[in-house]
Amino acid sequence: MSNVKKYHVAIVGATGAVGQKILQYLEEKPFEIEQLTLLSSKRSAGKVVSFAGKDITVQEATAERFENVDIAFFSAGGSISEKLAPEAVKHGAIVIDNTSAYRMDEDVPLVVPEVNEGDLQDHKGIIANPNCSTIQMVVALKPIQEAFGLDRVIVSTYQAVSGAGLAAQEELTSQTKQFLNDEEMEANILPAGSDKKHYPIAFNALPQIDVFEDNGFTKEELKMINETKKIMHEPSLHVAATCVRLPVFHSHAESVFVEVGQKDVSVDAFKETISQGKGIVLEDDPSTQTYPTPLSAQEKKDVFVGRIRKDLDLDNGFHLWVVSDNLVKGAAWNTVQIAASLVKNKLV
Ligand code: NAP
Ligand code: 3JN
Repeated sequence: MSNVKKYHVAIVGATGAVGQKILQYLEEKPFEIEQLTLLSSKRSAGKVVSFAGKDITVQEATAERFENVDIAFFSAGGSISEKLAPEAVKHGAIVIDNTSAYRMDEDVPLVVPEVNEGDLQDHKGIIANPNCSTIQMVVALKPIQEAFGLDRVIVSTYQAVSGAGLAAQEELTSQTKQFLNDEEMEANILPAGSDKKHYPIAFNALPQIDVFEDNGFTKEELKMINETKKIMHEPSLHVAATCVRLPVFHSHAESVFVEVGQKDVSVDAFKETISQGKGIVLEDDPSTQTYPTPLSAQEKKDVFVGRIRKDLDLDNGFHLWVVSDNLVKGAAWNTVQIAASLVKNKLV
C-alpha cells in the first residue's frame, strides 16, 4: 500500500476563467488528489465537469462545503473570499486565494515560489496569490535584485482581456464582429466592471484597468506597486506603474525600466543574470528579430524576457520586455505551484 498522502481539494470559482485553468493544472498531478469539490455561484450549481476521467457536479459555494477539505483554491472575486475563506480555514483547510482580498494583510504571505517561497513557512491558513501583472514582473526582477540590487522600477503594461474574466473575452469577440460588420460596438464591461462609463476594447487601447483612486493611479497600478514591494521584501523600492488594456485575448506584456544598485553593469552581464533566473526564458536576439509576444507565450508556464537594452543616458538603467500568460503563471499555475510547495515541504 502506498503511503503517499492524498488531498481533498476544493476550487471556489471552478467554472470561471481562472478556476478552469486550475483544474487543467491539477490534472497534471502536481500532488495526489483523493477528492475534488467544485464550487461556484447558484448559477452554475448542477453543471457537470470532467476531471481525470470522472464527472464532478459543481455545487453552490457555502461554508459547509469545506468539511474535510485540505486545500481550497479561491478565484471567485474578493467579496466571496472575504466571506468564505475564513470559514474554510475554520474547517481546517489551507486557502490559496487568487483575489486581492488578503494580499496586503501582514499575516498573509503573498507568494511567487520563484521569488519568496520561504514566506510560506509563516502562513496562518490563508496564502495570497499576487495580481497577474505583478507575478510576471517580480519573476523577472528577482535575479536582477539578487545580482545587482534594485533602486527603481517603472513599468507600463499591455494587458489581455482574459484578465477581466470570461465575460470580457466574449465582449472582445462580439465587438470585433460588430466593428467588422460596420455596426455600433456595445461596451458593457471594460475598462472596469463597476464604473459607469465603458469604452470598446476592440481595435482600441484603454489606459484604465480597475477603478481610479484619489491619487490618480488605478487600483491595478497600485496593486503592482504595493505587491512588488511586499513580495521582494523591499518596502522602500521606488515603483511606478501604468496599466493598459489591449484587444489581446491571452498573455500580458510589460515594458519594464529598472535602475540597478551598481553603475558598471554591462548589458551582457545583465542578460546572463536574467537567463539564469528561475522560471525565466530569455528570448532576446535583435539580429533574428527574436523576442516574446503574447501569442508565443500563450499556454506556457514560464515568464519570457526579451528586448534587453542598457539605457542611453543612465549608467545604471536597463529596459526589458516581459511577457507571460496571465491565466497561467499569472493566476492558476502560480496557485498550483504554491500548493505543490506546501505539499513538498509538509506545510499542509
Ligand atoms: P470569471 O471567469 O468571471 O469567473 C468567476 C467565477 O466565480 C465563476 O466560477 C463564478 O461562478 C464564480 N462566482 C461568482 N459569484 C460567485 C458567488 N457568489 N459564489 C461563488 N462563486 C461565485 O472570473 P475569473 O477571471 O476566473 O476571475 C475570478 C477572480 O479571480 C477575480 O474576481 C479575481 O479576484 C481573481 N483573479 C485573479 C487574477 C490574478 O491576477 N491573480 C487574475 C484574474 C482573476 P458562476 O459560474 O456560477 O458564475
Ligand atoms: O485585469 C487584469 O488583467 C487582472 C485582473 C485581476 C483582478 C480582476 C478582478 C478582481 C483582480 C486581482 O486579481 O487583482 C481582482 C481582485 O481580486 O481584486
